[in-house]
Amino acid sequence: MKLPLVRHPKNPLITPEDMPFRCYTVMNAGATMFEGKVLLLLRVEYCDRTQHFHVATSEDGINFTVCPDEINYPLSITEEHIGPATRFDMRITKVEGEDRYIVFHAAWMNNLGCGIGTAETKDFVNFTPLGHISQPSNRNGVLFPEKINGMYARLDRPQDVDESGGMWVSYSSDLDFWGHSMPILLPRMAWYTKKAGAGAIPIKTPHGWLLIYHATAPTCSTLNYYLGAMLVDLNEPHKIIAAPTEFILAAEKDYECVGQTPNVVFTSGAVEMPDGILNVYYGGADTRMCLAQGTVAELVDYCLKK
Ligand code: M1P
Repeated sequence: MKLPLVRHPKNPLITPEDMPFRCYTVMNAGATMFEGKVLLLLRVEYCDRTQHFHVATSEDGINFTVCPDEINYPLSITEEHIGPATRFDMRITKVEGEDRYIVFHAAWMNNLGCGIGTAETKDFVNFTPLGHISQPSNRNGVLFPEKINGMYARLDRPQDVDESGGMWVSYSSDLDFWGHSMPILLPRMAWYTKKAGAGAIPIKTPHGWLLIYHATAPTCSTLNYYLGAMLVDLNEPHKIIAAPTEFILAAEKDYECVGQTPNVVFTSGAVEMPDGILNVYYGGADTRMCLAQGTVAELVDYCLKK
């Protein structure tokens, strides 16, 4: 059976050398359609190893122009209390019926650990913090693109002290207070022995929500990251409809195996293009941005048949 994701021949799409300023890495971008273009919210590590977010836009989803100015995202109430968090791995959701974009991101709070921060924006220049929506330890927060049973719904990964953990679904009426949390009970697989976290924004299909997620397993030398796909129930997304036990992408190419963190493929966003191609953007080895392509129909088919 043909694999449902194919690497783009132009990979890696954006490298540190392609950036309009000197930087160390560019990776794990959130992705969405904005004003008719693909917009990436790039996680950029400067050469002092601080994390920043820069917007990149593209007509064709392949050739990007990077904004040299970073986004304006003031401190949240939590950060005013504890000091600036290290923010990383933005996921961008346009909630149906709303004119704003919501971003979720990991927020590393020094010795307190990692939580999830959130903000809203309408222009991807100015971001308004909505506060921290989780205590440590949590990350890989992803907001569903429409309410489920009248409530906002999110995926996240509460984690243990050794950073293991899996995906949970929680609900909120106001994006602030969250509850009714339920885990997605993925089976342990050879490529998911430590942690599994949501990646791209869930895609609604007639067969359920299509999730593209990452999972990890240690080898003798590194913790390897893989991408997987699954379908979960439209009304009760903690219920799995189909979860293939094979990964859909593993680190194989030099640009995925060599870099700041070897053997990592990590997605934070996918965009369905006008011609029906699904562009799955992912970080390679925590160093550069890459692209794999498929279609929603092929991914759904793959989930149902595997
Ligand atoms: O280094 C690999 C990845 O490690 C973390 O992943 P997770 O959120 O699953 O723990 C993140 O720091 C991620 O950015 C990074 O790519």
